[in-house]
Amino acid sequence: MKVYDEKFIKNIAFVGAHNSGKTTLAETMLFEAGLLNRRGSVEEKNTVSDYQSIEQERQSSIYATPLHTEWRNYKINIIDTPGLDDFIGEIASTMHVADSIIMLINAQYGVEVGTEIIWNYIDRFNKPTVFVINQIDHPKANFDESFNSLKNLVGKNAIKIQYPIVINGAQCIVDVLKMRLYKFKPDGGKPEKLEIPANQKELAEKLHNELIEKAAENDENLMELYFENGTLTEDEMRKGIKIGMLNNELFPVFCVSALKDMGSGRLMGFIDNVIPAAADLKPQLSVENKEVFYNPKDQTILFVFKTVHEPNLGKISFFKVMSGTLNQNDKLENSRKGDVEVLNQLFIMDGKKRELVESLHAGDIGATLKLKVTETNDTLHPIDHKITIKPISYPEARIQKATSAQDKKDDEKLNEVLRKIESQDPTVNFNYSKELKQQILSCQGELHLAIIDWT
Ligand SMILES: Nc1nc2c(ncn2[C@@H]2O[C@H](COP(=O)(O)OP(=O)(O)OP(=O)(O)O)[C@@H](O)[C@H]2O)c(=O)[nH]1
Ligand SMILES: [Mg+2]
Repeated sequence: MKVYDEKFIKNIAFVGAHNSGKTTLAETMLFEAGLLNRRGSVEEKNTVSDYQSIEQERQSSIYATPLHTEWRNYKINIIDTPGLDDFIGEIASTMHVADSIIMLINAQYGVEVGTEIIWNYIDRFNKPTVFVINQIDHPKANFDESFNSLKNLVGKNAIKIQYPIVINGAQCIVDVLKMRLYKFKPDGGKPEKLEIPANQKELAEKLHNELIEKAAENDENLMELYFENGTLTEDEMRKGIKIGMLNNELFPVFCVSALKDMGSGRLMGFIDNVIPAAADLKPQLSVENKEVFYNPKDQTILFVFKTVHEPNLGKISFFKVMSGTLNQNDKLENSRKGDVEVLNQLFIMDGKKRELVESLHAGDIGATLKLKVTETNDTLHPIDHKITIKPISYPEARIQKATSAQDKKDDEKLNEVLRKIESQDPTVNFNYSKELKQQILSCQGELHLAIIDWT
């Protein structure tokens, strides 16, 4: 595995309403990049992302799952999140480490209640966001209505980069950044790149000019170039779009069919060339008010954003390298406990698949096993150089329920299970009520409760 540096790593959260197609799009992106021989599907219960049996049983994501794909020398880390709002805690952790967001909209329904709930939650993080209108192949798909509902949600800053059309039965996408028509075979994959047909030229030109104006708006130099030349080059447009995205003044809108593998390659190209990398973002301020830069030459700092307890492997800790370079066998100190942890093995995880790597650079996401004291939200730093990354703040619990072991003898076992659940899912809390003489469990909703039961 190649070691990517901070300019070539893109950390993207996939968010969107339940069933909008996040898991399917992630699978398609891994397949298109040649990382999978066979593309799994949610129906066949064999996607890389939904690998937990409870997710397969329900045909729905429940946990945020880190994956990666590689496209033209860039590494794209994807965190595929669940769309059901009982699992909003998974989005909270993801927002802490994702540098940009891809929000999927189902072209059958446009903006849904689920989309609004998630948007209201993630909007506060001010992360660069691309909207992807998915399922354009669906007989009930309505791109224009979906786009209009998106404008109602986010305002005039939603700007079309693409729109779908069908020509002689073939699904096509008009791209107004590249000014090209992509024509797909029925089973998708690499499209034919064609001239925009005469009857679409006027509309495409109009959207192209709107995009240029919007791209120029965010930068004085680009504005000057635009006034001088009356247009911008493709590279200048990309620059302007990126600045607009960083200022949260521009939300590019793409369209794809994740299921039929149409448009995912172009979207990955845009992620590579336009979406900000970790290195483009402002430095983070630590709890101690120190600036932390995504610089591989600085001291090594890790932030643990997710913990999973797997029956065969034990504890898996997922982290983002906030600065420096992490090497196998590095010893780092836990800022909360003061204990030293040895990072014996470093992995890149794609669902349940693990790939051993020797090192990871600032801005990248990885995992390690068997940390002794480290939990989600902990920072690991060089010994005696204490620094603490600001922790994830989780949504408040929405329901409460009393729990107890059926047999008193099982109380200890129950406590152990409860500790594991809390470690995996910080939106679950257990408190002992002296009045009721019972453990009280607090969580996000009935469905969340059902999943905790299953755990
Ligand atoms: N026709 C069509 N169906 C799609 C497309 N993408 C996804 N689907 C279907 O939509 C359903 C939901 O897809 P998922 O990928 O599980 O959606 P999700 O957004 O990950 O759902 P949650 O994880 O539950 O939030 C599945 O039945 C998919 O086969 C698409 O582009 N076209
Ligand atoms: Mg999913």
